Amino acid sequence: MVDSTLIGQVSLAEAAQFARRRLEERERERLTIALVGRGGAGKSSLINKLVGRKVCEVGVSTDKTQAAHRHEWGQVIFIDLPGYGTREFTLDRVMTEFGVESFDMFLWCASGKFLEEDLSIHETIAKTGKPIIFVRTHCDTLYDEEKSDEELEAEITEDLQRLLKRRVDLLFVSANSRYPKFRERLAKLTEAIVHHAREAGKAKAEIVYRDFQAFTDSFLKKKREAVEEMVTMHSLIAAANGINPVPGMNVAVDIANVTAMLNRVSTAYDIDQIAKMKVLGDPPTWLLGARGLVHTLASGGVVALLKAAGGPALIQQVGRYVPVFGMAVSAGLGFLIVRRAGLNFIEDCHRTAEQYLNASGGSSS
Ligand SMILES: Nc1nc2c(ncn2[C@@H]2O[C@H](COP(=O)(O)OP(=O)(O)O)[C@@H](O)[C@H]2O)c(=O)[nH]1
Ligand SMILES: [Mg+2]
Repeated sequence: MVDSTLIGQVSLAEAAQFARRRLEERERERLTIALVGRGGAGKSSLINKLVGRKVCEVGVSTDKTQAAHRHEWGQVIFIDLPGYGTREFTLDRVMTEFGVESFDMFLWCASGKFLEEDLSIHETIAKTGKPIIFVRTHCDTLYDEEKSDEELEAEITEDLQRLLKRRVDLLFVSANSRYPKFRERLAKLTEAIVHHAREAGKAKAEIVYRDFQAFTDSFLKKKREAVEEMVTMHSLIAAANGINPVPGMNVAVDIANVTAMLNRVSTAYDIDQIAKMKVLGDPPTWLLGARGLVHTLASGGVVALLKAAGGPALIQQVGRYVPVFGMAVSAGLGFLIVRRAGLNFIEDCHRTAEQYLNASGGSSS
């Protein structure tokens, strides 16, 4: 944890250097999740569901090919391994190609029964020593007139355990999260992913909190903690720029830093996605303004922002997040100013994300 009390104990420059290193380390970190399952098992749907974004096409049988697909969202990498069941399929070859050592865990997805022939795949995966999360997808379609859902699920789990000859957990999920019951299950799967990510390091667990979609308020709280820590680090960097005034120079550096900070917050809360959702009617104007601000800053910097149609008006509207004064950026953006801007931005994103979560039960993607 970078704590603001640190500033009293070490020099500002040291603190900033520390923050920059930590931030760079965090940004280099990746969480790699490999998905295994037959074509049509619901792997692509699940990937999209977990991040709350359409990062891959659903219903396309890429699985008939031998190629594995790589999908990235934020700092998460999903490796969608080709479906098995085809004659030429060799998981070993694919895993070598993608560097199984970099995988943090496997998600094994099945939409129906686990079969004998799944055993050899299981053996190959188990040999890697990486954690495996067993997922039974399409749980919304499970139905038996004679049995309760619990009985049915217990039976399927026992079948799997008998096949594998060991006790395993099987998580029942659905890519259909309209119902609270299914949302809770996706939340459980997310928790299992956090658990295994944490085994590989705290920074990996934080990637889940930043880049995955929140299905519960408690997850949203974790998301907030994770982005607040990033804001603190960006603020420390800003502080150091403030005490190293190269005329003209520090302004540019600070704006890049502030832009990166706002960008990180807006992707963690995925405000682009929220802006498209209609569950609460039209998105609030602050959100549209903030989105415009982040995009304009990212593509053209503060000059582009000031030149943009409605530039000054936009700044007035979202001035809470960007420390711009008049026609220039304050030369020495201090720790507190940048931190305040970051926290204000988090506050608004968070409140809106909470409202959307409670109104829609997660994004509808
Ligand atoms: N009812 C239901 N349909 C699903 C679920 N997950 C995926 N599907 C559908 O199953 C089909 C195959 O899904 P896809 O994600 O492309 O599977 P993949 O081949 O493993 O990537 C698509 O038509 C999806 O809409 C689910 O949980 N419930
Ligand atoms: Mg697919």
